[in-house]
Amino acid sequence: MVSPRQWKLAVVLASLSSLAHAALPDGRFNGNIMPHPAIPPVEVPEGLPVVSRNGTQLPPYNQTYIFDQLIDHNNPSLGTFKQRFWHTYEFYEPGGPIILMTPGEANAQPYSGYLTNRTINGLIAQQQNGSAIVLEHRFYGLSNPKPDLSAESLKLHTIQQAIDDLEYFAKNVKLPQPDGDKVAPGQAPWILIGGSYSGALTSFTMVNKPNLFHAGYASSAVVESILDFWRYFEPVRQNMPRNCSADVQAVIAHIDTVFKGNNATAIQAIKDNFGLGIVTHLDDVAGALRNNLWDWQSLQVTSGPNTTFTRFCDSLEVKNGVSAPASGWGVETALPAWGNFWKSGYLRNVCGKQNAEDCLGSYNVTQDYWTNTTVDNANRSWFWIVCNEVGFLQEGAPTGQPSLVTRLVQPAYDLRQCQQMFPAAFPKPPNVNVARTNAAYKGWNVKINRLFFANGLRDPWREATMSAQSITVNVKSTSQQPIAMGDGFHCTDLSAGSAVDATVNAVQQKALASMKTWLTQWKPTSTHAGPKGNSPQIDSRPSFGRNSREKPVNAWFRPSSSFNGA
Ligand SMILES: *[C@@H]1O[C@H](CO)[C@@H](O)[C@H](O)[C@H]1NC(C)=O
Ligand SMILES: *[C@@H]1O[C@H](CO)[C@@H](O)[C@H](O)[C@H]1NC(C)=O
Ligand SMILES: *[C@@H]1O[C@H](CO)[C@@H](O)[C@H](O)[C@H]1NC(C)=O
Ligand SMILES: *[C@@H]1O[C@H](CO)[C@@H](O)[C@H](O)[C@H]1NC(C)=O
Ligand SMILES: *[C@@H]1O[C@H](CO)[C@@H](O)[C@H](O)[C@H]1NC(C)=O
Ligand SMILES: *[C@@H]1O[C@H](CO)[C@@H](O)[C@H](O)[C@H]1NC(C)=O
Ligand SMILES: *[C@@H]1O[C@H](CO)[C@@H](O)[C@H](O)[C@H]1NC(C)=O
Ligand SMILES: *[C@@H]1O[C@H](CO)[C@@H](O)[C@H](O)[C@H]1NC(C)=O
Ligand SMILES: *[C@@H]1O[C@H](CO)[C@@H](O)[C@H](O)[C@H]1NC(C)=O
Ligand SMILES: CC(=O)N[C@H]1CO[C@H](CO)[C@@H](O)[C@@H]1O
Repeated sequence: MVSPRQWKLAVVLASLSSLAHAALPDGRFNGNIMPHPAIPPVEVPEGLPVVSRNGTQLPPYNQTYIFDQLIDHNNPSLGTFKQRFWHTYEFYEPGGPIILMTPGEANAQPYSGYLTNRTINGLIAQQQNGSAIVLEHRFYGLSNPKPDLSAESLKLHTIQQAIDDLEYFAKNVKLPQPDGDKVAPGQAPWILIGGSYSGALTSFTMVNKPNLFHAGYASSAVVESILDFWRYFEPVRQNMPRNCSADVQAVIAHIDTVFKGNNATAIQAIKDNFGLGIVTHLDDVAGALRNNLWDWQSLQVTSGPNTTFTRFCDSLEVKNGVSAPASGWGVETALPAWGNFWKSGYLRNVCGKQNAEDCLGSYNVTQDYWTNTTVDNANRSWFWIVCNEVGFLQEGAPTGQPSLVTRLVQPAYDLRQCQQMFPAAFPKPPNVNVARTNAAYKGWNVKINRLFFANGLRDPWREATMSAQSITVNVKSTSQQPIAMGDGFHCTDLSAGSAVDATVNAVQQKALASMKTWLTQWKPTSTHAGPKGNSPQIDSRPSFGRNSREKPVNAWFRPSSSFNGA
């Protein structure tokens, strides 16, 4: 037996060792790659064993199970691969729902906290006598249909295959609980939960597989795929301190003007200002400044006053104890202040021991970052979905719109990186078919019964959700498809601890009430005979942590924050 204290220590050591091997301290390969929008992990409670309602001791939350999933739903004869999942029935009573979540684009091992009542998943399980499952998404962590992440293997990495996985899992898994072979959809109500990309996947799955899941909960769900997603920075601009926003805009406009001109001395002076003198490409230099804005994505209602983002704005706006007015100090003060912030620690935080060109330069195609196809590389797997199906490129705003971000960075900048990462698939920069994705899974036009959308006003992904202010279709919140928005950030409502914010608490209470109503409406259909396959297997493979070949470029690949324990 390992004590919970040792368990926690092991988790901490594992994450430290994965950091130690990371190319960059935050886990990215390159500092000019945007952080992917993964949901925040939740820590598992320390100390007590997991017990069922009648006092029986259950396996720990981190017990890893494996399921034989089809490699290719279009060709079942190719056989199966091992898909990992985590499960508990601590709150389960016969008749209760089965609550399924995939955390989406990440190794799922740090997400077993989503089995507990520290999350909305567990709160629903506790209220409804349900059991809870966390399922690793194909091509992440150790759930790989193919031995590598080459473009050839990734042909099986599509949104549709992921949806088909959820269906095949629900219909065929024998859950490790007493009546685990009698709770398939039709025999028990299933609820699908997701956040961010997996929130969108929740909506997509309910569109694509009607009546499979009785109800859904989609947090910060990026339902509408958008190629040039410059509006990622709009909630940041709207909610950050006004003076800081004014100065960031002014400095960026100035840098763009100098970088588009031909005064080599002035150009070099700006690079040196940020400690980026050796970085060759000007779009990499100006694009790297997005890092300060990407830091917004790790904010939560529980973050407290001393965050990287607030320290950034303070360093720009507070001079000798005095705060700038709403209009900011202007370029003369803000440019050197921003530079000092980078040179006095921020650059080192982003790049670690790498030199600035290796870390922030995005043009060297021989770097391991572009070429390494070893599995358990969430950044590479997610970039495949970005380049093929969803876009969400985080660029400068169009002319005429205020921009916190350089206009030197346009879709071509990221599409070139798609080509560099997957040259075999993209001899030319790809034409990301977001229109096809939106047509297939309905995007903002989704209309599904018993699907709850939860969003955050300050979420940088807000403009791709059902609560987008720039939404181009008529979306209404209804009792069958509620759209609830609190004052939270990205996926804030998934954490029970976020209820300290009254607006987030209201969203969660509304969701719990909806689930209660919807579950009373469920009736068994018994159209399904129940799973035929083997009983669940315990995964005894060595569990290695996430590998660390990322290059922390501008934003997809920054680590998400994790929620504080409840
Ligand atoms: C769960 O955590 C304990 C304590 O750290 C550890 O000993 C055990 O190997 C873990 N189990 C699995 C399946 O990862
Ligand atoms: C208690 O719960 C466990 C697991 O749900 C079950 O196997 C067992 O039969 C239950 N015992 C009683 C007395 O209800
Ligand atoms: C959450 O679940 C634990 C058991 O895992 C229980 O001890 C605790 O009381 C629950 N918390 C609430 C607020 O119900
Ligand atoms: C949950 O189980 C308890 C104990 O069996 C029961 O009293 C309660 O009504 C159940 N709740 C729901 C929502 O089914
Ligand atoms: C080029 O920029 C430098 C530094 O900002 C400035 O001193 C110089 O006058 C500029 N040269 C021209 C030709 O504008
Ligand atoms: C804020 O956080 C930074 C970095 O963790 C730390 O160095 C600093 O002391 C903190 N400041 C305050 C006032 O707590
Ligand atoms: C100016 O910036 C400081 C530091 O970020 C902030 O505390 C203050 O509220 C801002 N004031 C205005 C008027 O924007
Ligand atoms: C490109 O990357 C490779 C591998 O990291 C390195 O050896 C080479 O020096 C780099 N080339 C340039 C021009 O930076
Ligand atoms: C690819 O990355 C893995 C994991 O970090 C590493 O073990 C392996 O050596 C790398 N492969 C090459 C060819 O560099
Ligand atoms: C290999 C891998 O998954 N690396 C990183 C990808 O990005 C996330 C954050 O977005 C990091 O936490 C991972 O370590």
